Amino acid sequence: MSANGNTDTVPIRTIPSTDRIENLTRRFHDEFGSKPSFYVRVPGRVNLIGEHIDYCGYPVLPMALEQDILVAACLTSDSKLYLRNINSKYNNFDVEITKFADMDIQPDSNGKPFWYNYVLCGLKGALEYLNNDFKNGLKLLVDGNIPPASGLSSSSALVSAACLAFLYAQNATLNKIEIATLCAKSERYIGTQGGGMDQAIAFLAEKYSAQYITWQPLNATAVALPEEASFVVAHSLAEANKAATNDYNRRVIECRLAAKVLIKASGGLVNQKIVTLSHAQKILNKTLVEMIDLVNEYLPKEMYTKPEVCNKLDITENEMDTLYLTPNTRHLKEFKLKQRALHVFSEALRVEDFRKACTQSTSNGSNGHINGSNGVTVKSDSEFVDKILLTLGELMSSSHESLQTLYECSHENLDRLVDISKKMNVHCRLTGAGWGGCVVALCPKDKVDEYIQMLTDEFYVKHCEIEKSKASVYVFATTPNCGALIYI
Ligand code: ADP
Ligand code: NG1
Repeated sequence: MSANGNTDTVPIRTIPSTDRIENLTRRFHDEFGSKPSFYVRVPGRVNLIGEHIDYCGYPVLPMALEQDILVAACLTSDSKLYLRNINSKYNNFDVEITKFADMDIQPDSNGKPFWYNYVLCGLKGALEYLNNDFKNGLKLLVDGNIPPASGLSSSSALVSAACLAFLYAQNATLNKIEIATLCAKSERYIGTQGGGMDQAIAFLAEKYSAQYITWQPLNATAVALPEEASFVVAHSLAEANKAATNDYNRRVIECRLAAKVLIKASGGLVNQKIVTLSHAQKILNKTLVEMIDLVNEYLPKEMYTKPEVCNKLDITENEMDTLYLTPNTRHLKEFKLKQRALHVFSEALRVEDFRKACTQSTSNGSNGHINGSNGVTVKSDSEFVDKILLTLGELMSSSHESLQTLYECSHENLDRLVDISKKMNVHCRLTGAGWGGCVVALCPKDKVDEYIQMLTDEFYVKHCEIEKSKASVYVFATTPNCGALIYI
């Protein structure tokens, strides 16, 4: 076992005897005529704070959910993938594995990925790792209960589960950091330039604590959350498939361009083609607050045209196309550099403040319950706790405001959930990429039932006209769960 477990391999456990596993096993047998030989389980996640900054190189603070992608698997003697899904809306898919190893993974004619493309991403990454040297094909039956396209990382859980299942089937043993890194790279075959947070927490999560995730090198450190805080996830009922639009990549590109402009305007030197905003901060040797000042000084305009950006970087439009833009952002003519950079630097500051407040809450000695680094939450005196919860809540509210106004990735339903929550003084923010999906709210534990009831009445019943009895699917309290597992 390594010091913090990050360089251990994915744990292998005995198959739990749950109704879900029983049902999956039965369905697998009905489908393939044999029993699965192993299962993999990869959780979804909720990001508490640090949104749209992983791909800029800044730390984030997610925790794993109970909801997961569970896959039953069995080796085959041929070299094919046989893919099935418990949910009949996801169609069957069979393919000769060697066929797609060197091919691009293509979406449908509207640019939306097929569900199985995420599985192919995971396999493609695994094949690259194995240098295409594999012995067995695979039968897979997928059972997922993470709300899809909702910012809770269903896609990464699916990519990661496929990659893990295939590698395990070929006897490859990667440690958690290695496989998280491989899965982050694999998911980019879907077309989005993700930062790696989802795959990192999928493998590095621990029960009872959130994780402070840092990059280059990838690392996760447990963060104990105040015992009196409960985190509630509420779905906005708007779905947003990130790979089907260029909203996500556009933001990634704008951040990379802003980083280059800031370095160049400040007289810094950089050789790499792609630099992140955190690279820029390091190169310029500034604090986050000083970086915010630099943005206001060197990127004062609300919008920059493509020729203006090229001029600032001293490159041609052709060079910009090939060096910086992705296939789905190449046609863009205008970029918002100031707003995106201001969000990133201020969000990075909020992550540090959030972590600090969590650490204070769990090391408060006022009534003697001290926390070590083992992620166990502790009790502390009520006035102090209220203060910490308020600090955390206000950071979450500022994060939402920044995502709404500077990053422009909210949705009217998300904003409505945030506003309704204010009626009970509950702070919340959109979580995940946004444009739909979920909010995460910080609610004092003793108010959770009342809060969920209030959201049910005010949002799901009154605004969305959903039957009261059905609303519980969309809003739930959650605690930190463990990362990926293999069951044999
Ligand atoms: P998220 O924020 O949940 O990661 P994405 O837009 O990145 O959302 O990906 C959602 C897509 O992942 C879905 O449209 C679907 O193609 C795929 N997906 C998610 N869950 C499942 C599942 N249980 N079975 C099959 N495909 C799934
Ligand atoms: P979701 O919302 O789960 O697709 C995406 C990215 C993350 C991160 C967040 C925003 C992928 C696979 N995931 O998450 O890396 O950038 O948005 O913080 O691209």
